[in-house]
Amino acid sequence: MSDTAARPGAREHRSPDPGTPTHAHISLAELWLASNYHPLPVVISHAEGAWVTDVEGRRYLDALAGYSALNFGHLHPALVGAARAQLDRLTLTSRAFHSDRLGPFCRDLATLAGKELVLPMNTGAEAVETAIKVARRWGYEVKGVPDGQARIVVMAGNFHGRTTTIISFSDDPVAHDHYGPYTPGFDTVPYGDLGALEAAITDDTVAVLLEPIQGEGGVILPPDGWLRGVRDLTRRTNVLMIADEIQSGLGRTGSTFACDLEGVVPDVYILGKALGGGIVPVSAVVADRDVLGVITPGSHGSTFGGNPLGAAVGHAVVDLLATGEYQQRARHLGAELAAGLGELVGHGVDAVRCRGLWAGIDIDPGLMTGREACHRLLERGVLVKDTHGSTVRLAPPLVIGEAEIAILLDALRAILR
Ligand code: IF1
Repeated sequence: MSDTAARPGAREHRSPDPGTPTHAHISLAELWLASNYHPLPVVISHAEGAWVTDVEGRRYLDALAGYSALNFGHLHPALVGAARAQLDRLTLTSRAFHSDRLGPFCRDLATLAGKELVLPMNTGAEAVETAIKVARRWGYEVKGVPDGQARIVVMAGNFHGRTTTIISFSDDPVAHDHYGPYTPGFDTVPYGDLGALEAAITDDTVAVLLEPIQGEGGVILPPDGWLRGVRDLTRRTNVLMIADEIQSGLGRTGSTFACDLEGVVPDVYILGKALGGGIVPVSAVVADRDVLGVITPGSHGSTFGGNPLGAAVGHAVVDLLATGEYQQRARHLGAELAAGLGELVGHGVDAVRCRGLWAGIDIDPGLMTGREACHRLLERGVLVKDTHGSTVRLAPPLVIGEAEIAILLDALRAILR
């Protein structure tokens, strides 16, 4: 993970001047926070839409959008309104009782996904864990795999979260190393390689877990037809296809789910991030009854999962997505972004990969590191995040306009000059 790894040769730009509020806040953070991140030197105190303001009043275009948790921008009026109204009524019941918010949210989320059931959780990693548990139970109780033998095929270069089981099958040493003993039961195949996947599937395989587009990997797009191939293969071999759409889903790629781009419907969707509107953590596993029906009372749960506040915000998110407006914005503005980024290839940029308003930009490593590019963009008022050394990842909120795309492209051109 680039957050923690010091890049050789990376220059730290713009050390905040002593005596400034920025310096004071960063010093405090460095004194009191565990060092699991290495944030850029900007201290944000306010935000609206696609723009954030730091403690010294400087404005920045947010082209990361909370790793896609802010697909609808900061403080979207419909989402903040839903949260505010709910705060005055009811925030938590636990699942020991019903709330009047959870049923309507799950009905509309299931409908949006074209599935029958929703299992609400909080964070993305929890939802991935939930999907793993569901797949194993399905394997034992429906497919007939001998108890304790279930295997799940995962992809090289995956990122699914930070829990002990999930990092057990991460091949990123920074995320994985020295956290063992590791959870067994996972087989890794190269991303996008259908032949390798077919060879890895055995009678004990219960699921294939994949990101339709790999985010942390650097916005890695699989070969055309791969997702359809996985769908056909998993159907033929009686294996669940689980799509982690935590980052790729909910409008980011120009459709509700990235799987839609290939006309593929997985057995299980894992959702998170933007489902909570950038306000509260809301995640979910969404599937049909023949799969999620294996979950019985007491066999899985969470104190906060499905809480009324999260359900109210999540419901408002589903309402926004049901209009199709944001998917369309991502499509149209994404085409503009892709055209602009394409012109940078050969001019300080080795390659770009785009889907909707989501882009991975491989900066020429001879020019600067990804981290350095982020520093330079910060100096020009644009916030982005690097990954894997020389890649810069763009994921602006879907509420941005053409003017902001132009600002983004101008800033990139300027730092590459
Ligand atoms: C970090 C990346 C983004 C995810 C997918 C599950 C989760 C994530 C596809 C877990 C989380 C994060 C978390 C954040 C950095 C980040 C990230 F660089 F690591 F890949 F977004 F680009 N599945 N992604 O992308 O969700 O438990 O965090 O709610 O861990 O540093 P979570």
